[in-house]
Amino acid sequence: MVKVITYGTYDLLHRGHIRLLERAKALGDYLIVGVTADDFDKTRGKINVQQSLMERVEAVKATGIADEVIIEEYEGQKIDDIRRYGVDIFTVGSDWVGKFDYLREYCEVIYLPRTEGISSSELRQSRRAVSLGLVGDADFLNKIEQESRFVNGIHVAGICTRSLKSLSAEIQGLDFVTENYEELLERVDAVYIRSQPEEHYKQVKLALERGKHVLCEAPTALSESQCRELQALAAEKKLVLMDAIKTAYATAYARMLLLLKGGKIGQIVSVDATCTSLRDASAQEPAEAGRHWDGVYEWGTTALLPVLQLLGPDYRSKNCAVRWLDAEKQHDSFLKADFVYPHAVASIKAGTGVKSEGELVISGTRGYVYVPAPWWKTDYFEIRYEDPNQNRRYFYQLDGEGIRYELVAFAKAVETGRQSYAVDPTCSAAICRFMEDFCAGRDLIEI
Ligand code: C2G
Repeated sequence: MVKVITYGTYDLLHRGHIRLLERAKALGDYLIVGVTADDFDKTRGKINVQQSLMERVEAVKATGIADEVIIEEYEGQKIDDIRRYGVDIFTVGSDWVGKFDYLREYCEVIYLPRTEGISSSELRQSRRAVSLGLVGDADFLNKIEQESRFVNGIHVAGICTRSLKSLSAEIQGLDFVTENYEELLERVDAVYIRSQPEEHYKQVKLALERGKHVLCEAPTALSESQCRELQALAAEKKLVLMDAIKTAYATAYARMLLLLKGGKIGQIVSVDATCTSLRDASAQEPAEAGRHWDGVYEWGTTALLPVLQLLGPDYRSKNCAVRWLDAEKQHDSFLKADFVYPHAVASIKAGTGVKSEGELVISGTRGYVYVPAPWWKTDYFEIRYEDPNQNRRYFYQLDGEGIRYELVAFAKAVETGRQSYAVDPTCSAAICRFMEDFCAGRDLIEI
């Protein structure tokens, strides 16, 4: 019996895929099809896959052409599979010519002509191309524009800013550039907002009222009730309102949450997160209008993320020590907040005027998680136990600091209308509540 194997992503299964599978099958008697798992695919830069692994596996099975469907989970797996299944022929489309010659040591390698005129990328593009308008003045917008190029189906169409000159050449060259927010809204399907947090509520609200989807750097508002109001408005209008916190979209961070929810370190008793970045001497001045965020927004939000996602929004008490940057007490340079929950505690340290080790430690009754600095760009973490032999290390590639995955999640939410994001509305509202307390001086002690 001649065994044939082929691999692919098979996103939005189309005629080109089916023709390839038919010809692969005809090369032998038994066809094994390897479907690439999402994460493995991310490492190859294919992050814009539309369908879940299960959907893609089901679609391949439904063709009835494959005798066996397997999942390709790691690099180098092809050699393992060829040996394990006793494969005679490896085949793949001609777009891969030469790439798999190294497998000739193990079996015959055949490149089949690719079907012209159809591809998953084209299908994805024709399915939806969200035209996105950028809003704000921060350099961070450059990163968003750059990362959007890796995401199929999102097209940065314009920007509303007062700081065009200090932004990238690519942004300056966008089709539509304006200082008038309403004008931008008329031109796009969705906005990404990174303006001053004080402006968020009004801008998000206007976008939703105009029927536009919103991706907004957290906090979306500076009070819990305003945040809830925006959430209700988005729901009523069937629009996506998603918090942008890139860490939440880092694969390693998301996996860590899942492992912890599964009880890997027992009951979680303490979460301690530190996020700081020292700005240069000129930053000791109050934030330049529009360009920098105060530390509480810039870092407080990210530091709160693991606390709220692991322990929830219902802490019993909180106190926050703050060091001000200016005599008017308008801008903070450092803060430390402590939370007491019924069965756990948490603390965050955040700021742009003090430097510390940017690590995350989550302590449990059986062991603890250690995420080394800078933990907010998580690609690696360890689960440690009393017996070091039990320790486990985890690594997941992080591309584009998570922004790329965040944009993919946003595009997917817009397309499917399903609001399943990494930062849920409860967490989002709890972040806004923290900011509300901070701005009102509630539970605040000066140092
Ligand atoms: N294909 C084709 N004609 C097309 C499109 C795709 O013959 N118009 C073939 C590809 O060459 C590949 C298979 O269909 O053999 C699956 O295509 P993709 O889902 O795009 O998968 P790809 O990323 O090419 O995966 O490591 C090798 C990869 O797993 C191959």
